[in-house]
Amino acid sequence: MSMSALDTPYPLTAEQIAQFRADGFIQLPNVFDADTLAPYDREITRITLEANPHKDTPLADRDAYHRAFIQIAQVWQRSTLARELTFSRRLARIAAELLDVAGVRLWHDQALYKEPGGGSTFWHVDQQYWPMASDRSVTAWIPFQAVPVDMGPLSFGRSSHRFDIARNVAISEESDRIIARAVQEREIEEIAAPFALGDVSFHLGWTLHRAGANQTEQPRKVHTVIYMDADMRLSVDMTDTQRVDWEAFSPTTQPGEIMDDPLNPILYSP
Ligand SMILES: O=C(O)CCC(=O)C(=O)O
Repeated sequence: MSMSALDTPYPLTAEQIAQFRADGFIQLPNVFDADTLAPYDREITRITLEANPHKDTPLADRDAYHRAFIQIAQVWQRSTLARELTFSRRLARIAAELLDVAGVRLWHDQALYKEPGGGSTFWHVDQQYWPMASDRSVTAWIPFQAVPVDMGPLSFGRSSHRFDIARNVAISEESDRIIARAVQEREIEEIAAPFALGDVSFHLGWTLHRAGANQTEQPRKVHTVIYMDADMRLSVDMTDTQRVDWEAFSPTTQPGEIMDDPLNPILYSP
């Protein structure tokens, strides 16, 4: 394990930053090498399979959301090793530079494993769930193996963060239907590319995204880290779903305050 590979800067070009700002997402090559990822793959896979609340329920007996993935949040609190990956300064600096903010805090992390035969992830937008006062949030999607197209890589609606589409529709068959139709009607381009090992994608909180089914025999093992502007304030007006995330992920922050709960450490500042 190499701490320096997790923490040294990954130089972004001006073109990559401009592309992210225009498209609302970017897939970056060679963010990590196989040796760097291996211990976190083992640890986070162990935690995810142990904590999987559906391990005794066959895929066919689950609803569509729970056929799509095993979702384990706050992995960093379960393991000091996993915490090293979530707290990677390399990732956090990329997030800050893409968001064009001085520093970033952790919102939360989560493992998202799509089992062999696991279903597709419905089209949705993330930030509807988050009680944040600005749009400066971004998710790093970090696969532990290559993700060919038939394993369900994350795909994105190009520049879709600029559209107000299904922003109050929870991830469901309904959000999938509404967004799929809007993507067609507004000629939003869906970018669905395979991931090589070491690729990491970043998408804004308001970027439309989905993932296909895992039609392979191997699990699609992915860790995600969600960052926000270090100066992010808690929303004053919240929906009921945002209230749930407030209590889970920034419980000591009051509406209107900067979110400096102990659960929201600054992961990068210059
Ligand atoms: O991994 C997936 O299938 C979905 C991931 C996702 O929606 C996200 O990380 O925002």
